Amino acid sequence: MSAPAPDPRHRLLKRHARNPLLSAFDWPYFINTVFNAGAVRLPSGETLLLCRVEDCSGRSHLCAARSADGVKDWKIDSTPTLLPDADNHPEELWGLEDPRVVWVPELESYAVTYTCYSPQGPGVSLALTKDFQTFERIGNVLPVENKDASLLPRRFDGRWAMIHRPAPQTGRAHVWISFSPDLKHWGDHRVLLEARHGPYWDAEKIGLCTPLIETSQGWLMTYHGAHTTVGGCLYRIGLALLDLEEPGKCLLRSTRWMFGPETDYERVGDVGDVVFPCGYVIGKDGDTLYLYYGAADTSIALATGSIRDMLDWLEEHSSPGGTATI
Ligand code: BMA
Repeated sequence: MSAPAPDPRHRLLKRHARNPLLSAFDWPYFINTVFNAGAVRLPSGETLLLCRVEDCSGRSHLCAARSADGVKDWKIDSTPTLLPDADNHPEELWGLEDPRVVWVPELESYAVTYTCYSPQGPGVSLALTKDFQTFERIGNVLPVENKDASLLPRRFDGRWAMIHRPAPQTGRAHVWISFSPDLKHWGDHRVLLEARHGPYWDAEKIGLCTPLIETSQGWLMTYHGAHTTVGGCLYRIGLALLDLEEPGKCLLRSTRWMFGPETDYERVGDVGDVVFPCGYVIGKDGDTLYLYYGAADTSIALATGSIRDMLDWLEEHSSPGGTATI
């Protein structure tokens, strides 16, 4: 009997043998879970993860963990790195979630977008930092209900651009792009990628995963599809490619997912069947993607793959543009 054909889902990303890399047991203070982390490589060469930490009240804050090789020997801040500041920012009363971090050369700062959660619902906040110790809050830049946001690292025709995912009361939740002259006031809102209909893995509700990945062919976008079944929701990851100079234009979009929950630590946890990447770093070869993802809303795991292979795969398994047509 011939060997079965390789499953294309396994081709692009390889789970690290030490997964999960970080969980509540590693934390220097008592927490419930740690997951969904933004990631950057610092000038020192260290990888920094800005992790979403859920405490035992159920609210989340952000905490930084640093490692020389991005895999082990994490040095974790001994106290929370960024806590809600509900006195000055009531939109943060119920916590800070799912940070995405981008280095912005013009500002000589990292831009951190995160979900600010309050009784009004989830919204998008933006803060700047140079050192992950002090943060300058720009504030609640996109109101409820909205999440899954990341700033692009430079301006386009003089304007900043942000990808995000408003959630309407009824109907499908799409990925949008908006523009701003000053990082504070956002407008020119446009749908960028539509959630599909029907049985598809990315029907009804989708959202940005990591910040965009700049390639010579365009901005490579990782996005999640939250597929609702009678057994619950399945979070899986697919790809899209945006125009390099006009990121509001979607060139390609994958018809299938490239990564989904399979292992025990992804399938079982506080919220099972969830892989949720919020950050990446790129290897010294300029091609290896280190994708950090939350697993089952309980731990942080790592998968690696080649950006070149992902672009080839996207070309092979894509429908043009960002519309819902398959
Ligand atoms: C999404 C976000 C994520 C979470 C996921 C699965 O809506 O809130 O923070 O990981 O649900 O629970």
